[in-house]
This record gives sequence, structure tokens and C-alpha cells, in this order.
Amino acid sequence: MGVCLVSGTCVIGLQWGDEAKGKLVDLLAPQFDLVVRYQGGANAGHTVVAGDETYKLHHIPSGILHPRVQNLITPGVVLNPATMLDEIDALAPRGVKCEENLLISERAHLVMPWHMAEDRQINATEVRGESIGTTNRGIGPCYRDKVGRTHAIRMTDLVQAHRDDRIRTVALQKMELLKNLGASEEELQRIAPEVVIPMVAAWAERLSGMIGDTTDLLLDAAEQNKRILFEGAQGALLDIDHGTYPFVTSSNSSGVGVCAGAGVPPKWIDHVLGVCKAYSTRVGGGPFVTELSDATGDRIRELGNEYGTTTGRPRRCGWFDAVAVRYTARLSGVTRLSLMMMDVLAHLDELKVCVAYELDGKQITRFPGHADELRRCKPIYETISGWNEPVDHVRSVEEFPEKALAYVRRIEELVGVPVGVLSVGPDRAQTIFTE
Ligand code: 2SA
Ligand code: MG
Repeated sequence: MGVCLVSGTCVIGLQWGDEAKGKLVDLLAPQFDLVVRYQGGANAGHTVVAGDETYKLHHIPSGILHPRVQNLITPGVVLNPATMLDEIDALAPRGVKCEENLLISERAHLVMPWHMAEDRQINATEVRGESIGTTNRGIGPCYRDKVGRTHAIRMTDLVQAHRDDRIRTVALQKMELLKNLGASEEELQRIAPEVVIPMVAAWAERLSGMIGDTTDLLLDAAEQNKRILFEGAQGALLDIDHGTYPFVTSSNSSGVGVCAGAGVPPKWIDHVLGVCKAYSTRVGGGPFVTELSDATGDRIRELGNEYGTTTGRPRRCGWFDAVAVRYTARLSGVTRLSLMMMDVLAHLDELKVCVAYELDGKQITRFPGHADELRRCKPIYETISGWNEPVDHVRSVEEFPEKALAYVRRIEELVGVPVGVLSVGPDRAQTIFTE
């Protein structure tokens, strides 16, 4: 595991999320002093399998199972306190005491009940002929309010004397806004001040001991050469600035988002582990050049159990897209690839990898910036023979079938980054470090 023993390491998804970043973060966490969640919110779904126990985390950093590791939620995150408390309460009977090793930034923004109502409105709207298909967790509306500044509520507001007045003002404005957008009476009652003010007071009571200045703590830690692991949520193709806009999430989910979201200067980032599946999946709307709307796509979904951790939605499945991953690996400054779900491909006779796109009669290897252009792209595939034997028992590079290694080498070549980690199943033991 030598590759990861450097002070500032990031784990970044290079596709559309669900690349099994949570599994890697949990595995690497014991080598680090801090694990940092720095963007996104309860839209994330990170699954961690520890022995017989499976943990599904949305908000809490995947380092939480290691009591020695300090877990931080930094200013770039949008936090839903209700989800957070549910998660804390579900972990407690399993012996995980979040109160002891979790700190939430006072600068982080709160996802409020009205954001969920606004998100439903977003999903009811078609953009470029399609719904974005958000997770309905209020993420976009919360980031919109953060950037807009007039209606935002931050963690620090929970512990301020003016708290109830602030909530009342914003709740009344939001009721007006949502009424104009056609929200039902029931929906409006759910965001009324008399409902939300006591709810927020209860959140404050339970969370106030966990709110603090993560920025100061993180800068101190970096200056003391502590080992910090930054945990990305979603994937780089969902990045608000660099992804398949507008079919993206509302934060910088590629490697370029680490510094802004966490509050650290770039000089503290030494190593970026880019995580991708050995094939592709996407959940929600938007272009997906290598999508398989056929029996092979269905087979991958069943073999890989490709259903959303947060919403249970079936994920769209397709072949590995080297054009897209080369783009996101370069953008994120990836130093090693982590190739996941190799066990799923073990059951297919023939594999395809997209090596270029055909756009309006021209062959390109650049990733287009416009969703409509991307929609017009046709995949140019290279066919690679499958290895057709199970690999879930494999524990070292030497044990892989030669054809599986040939597939890995081709991906390294096309993406331009060496593979440092291979995964053959959800368990911690099913992870092979190549150096
Ligand atoms: P949002 O809710 O505003 O962030 O949705 C915008 C787009 O981002 C996609 N998105 C995701 N894609 C994959 N996985 C995500 N997390 C969950 C998981 C998803 C789930 O880990 O399984 O359970 O459905 C995630 N979060 C956001 C989303 O599909 C939209 O395309
Ligand atoms: Mg996920």
C-alpha cells in the first residue's frame, strides 16, 4: 500500500459516481490522521463492508469506522441535519461513536425542508428535453441559495442568538416562493415557521457539540505534516463546471474541487487516486455515450447490483469509456487509477472499450463541453476478449488471468495513468494493490 502513504491524498470518482470510493476510503483510512468530506451532501451513497457488517453512509465520512481517525465535514458540503442525525443514531448501536471523532464545519450550509420541495420542482422541469433526475435531496436548491446568499442558513447559524428570527424570515419567504411555483398546501405547511423553528432547535441541541472550525484544524494538520485523506462524493463527470452540464450535481465533484471545498491550498495535495469501474454506470438523466440499452446492459446491472444506494434507482450501464476517463483523470490530476468491479466483467465473453468518439462524421478524442454534442457522439470501440473466469478470490496481481491483466494494461494506456489498485468485490480483502 506504499502508493498511498503520502500526506495529502484524494480519492476522486472519475465517472458518474458509485465507483466504490467509500470502500477505498475505509480501507485506506487507518493510514491517515484525518478523513475529509468536502462537497456534496446526502445525495451521496457510500457503501462500506466491514466483515459481516454493511454500512450505508450518506453524510458521514467513510473513515468513521476507525476511532483513531478524525473525520471532518468541511465548508463545501451541504448538510441535512435530519439525515445526519439518523445516520449517527443508526451507527451508535453498532458501536460507532460519531460524537468522538466527527467535526462539522461552522461554515457548511444547511439543506432545509424547502430545498427538498424546490428539488421536486427542478425534477418536474425538462432541461434540453430531459429531466436532470436529481436524487431529490435538496442539493441544487441549497447550493443555489449558498451562491445567492440572501436565503442561506449555515451550521454557525444554529448556535447564534438570532437563529429563530432568521429561520422565520427565510421560511416565510420560501412559503411565498413555493406557493407561486404551485406547491400544495400540505407542502407549504411542512416548511411553515412553526414547524421548522422547533425542528432546527432540536438539531442545534444535538449537533452543537460537533460544530467547529474545520478550516483552522485542517490548516494546522497540514502544516504539521499530518496525513489527510480527502473523500470525493459523486464523480468528476457530474462536476458542476467540468461535467456533462446541465446533467450534473451542483458541486465541484472532480479533483479540482478539493481545495475550495475543504479549505486547503493546493500545495498540500500530493496524490490523487482516481476511482473508476471497469465499465460505466450513470444514474439520472443526461448523455452517456457508451450506454448499453440491451441485454448486456441488463446483465451488467444484475451482476454488479447496480442500484442507487440513496434512492434505489436502477443505474444505466455501459462499456468503459476511455475518452471520458482520460479527460477526468487529467482534470483531477490523477496519479494512480483504482479499477473497481473487475469481478463483474468476469462473466462476459467479450468486452468493449470506447477509444474515441465520432462526432458529426469526425473522429475525436476530446470530451465535448456541450450536452447536445455529447449526445451526438457515437462510440468507437475496441473489442477485447473477456477472461471468462471468476476473479473474486484473487488476492495478488499474479493470480489474475492473463486476459484480465491485458484489459487492465489497455485501460492504463488509454487513460494515461498506471493502475495502483484493483478491486474484485465489496470486501476489504478483495482489494489488490499493484505496488
Ligand atoms: P443531485 O441530487 O442534484 O446531486 O443530482 C444531480 C445529478 O447527480 C447525480 N447524482 C448521483 N449519481 C450517482 N450516485 C449518486 N449518489 C447515490 C448513490 C445515488 C442514488 O451513491 O447511489 O442512490 O440514486 C449521486 N448523487 C447525485 C444524479 O443522479 C443526477 O444525475
Ligand atoms: Mg454511491
